Amino acid sequence: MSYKVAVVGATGNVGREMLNILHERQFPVSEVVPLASRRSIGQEVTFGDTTIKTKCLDDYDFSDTDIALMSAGGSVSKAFGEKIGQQGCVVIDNSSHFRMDPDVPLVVPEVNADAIAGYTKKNIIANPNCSTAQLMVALKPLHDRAKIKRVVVSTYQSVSGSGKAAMDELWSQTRAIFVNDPIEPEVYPKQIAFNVIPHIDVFMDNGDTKEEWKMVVETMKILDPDIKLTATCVRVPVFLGHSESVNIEFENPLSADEAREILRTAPGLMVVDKREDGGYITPIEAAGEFATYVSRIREDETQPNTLNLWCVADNLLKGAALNAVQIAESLCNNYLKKA
Ligand code: 2RA
Repeated sequence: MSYKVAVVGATGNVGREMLNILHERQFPVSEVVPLASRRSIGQEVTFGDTTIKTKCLDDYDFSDTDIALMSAGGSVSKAFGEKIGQQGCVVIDNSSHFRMDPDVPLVVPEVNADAIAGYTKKNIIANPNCSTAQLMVALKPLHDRAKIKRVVVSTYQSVSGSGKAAMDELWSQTRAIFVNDPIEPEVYPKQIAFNVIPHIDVFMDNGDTKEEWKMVVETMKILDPDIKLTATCVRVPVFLGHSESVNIEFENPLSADEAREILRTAPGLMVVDKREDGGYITPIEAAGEFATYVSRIREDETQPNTLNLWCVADNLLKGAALNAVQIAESLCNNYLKKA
């Protein structure tokens, strides 16, 4: 049994990782088709030890394609997602466009894989925002044991979350500083090198950013609609890997030791938690890894039934490409059985 898989946005950070992970996890592909916009046609991408030229999305016929992994931005998902689904190809979309659509399941396989069953309404499954995905993997096992009431999370998000240009910007600003070149404000409105920026995506009427709003509403859709979550999302001068400082209030008592043991055996998680120098995970160590890591698990002594923890994951992998491929794996194993 094998599947024809298209990767839409194949030349972007996440699209390239999708191709890498399809190969690394030996996803049963009969054919991989990298698709991109007209300006990227012919650009070569790698799939294992082969290189493939990208084809044009605009005129591609999806009728004989089984799955389309999409990571080309919300406007492309809006323009093509439903049309692709209507051709019988199942879309797994990494953009935010379909996440809150009631007819589209929003899935983190370790948390709510059963929700994939709802894909048939539009032939679309949505991938959550990167900062949400890793948090759900960490919260789910604790929620099952002690029922989460409220979460306060601060994120420390790497620049790769906003694309290759942002990574180039961090690199060139850092280099400029080392060679004493001025960083011109008209070139870089906000310096990210040796700085942190408490602003990701656009501001909303209540003062939250849309990135913070995504964590709130996606947690409610994926994990539990009764969970109260508040977030502050911050961009930091890190190339790869999102980190999160998380304060979790439970309905029921749960000690740090109990939480640590639960997390040690939970799917998709690695616990690195020793109260000593280096006894915790950092983004540099999480980069390139499939796992979501948890460290610094401890009781919040200011209020009962409350824990603090530190959560880190590669935002291009579990935060995007890996989660999408895991959804595809579950979809094929449980729903898209081919003769
Ligand atoms: C970011 N979560 O980190 C957003 C989109 N990937 O920029």
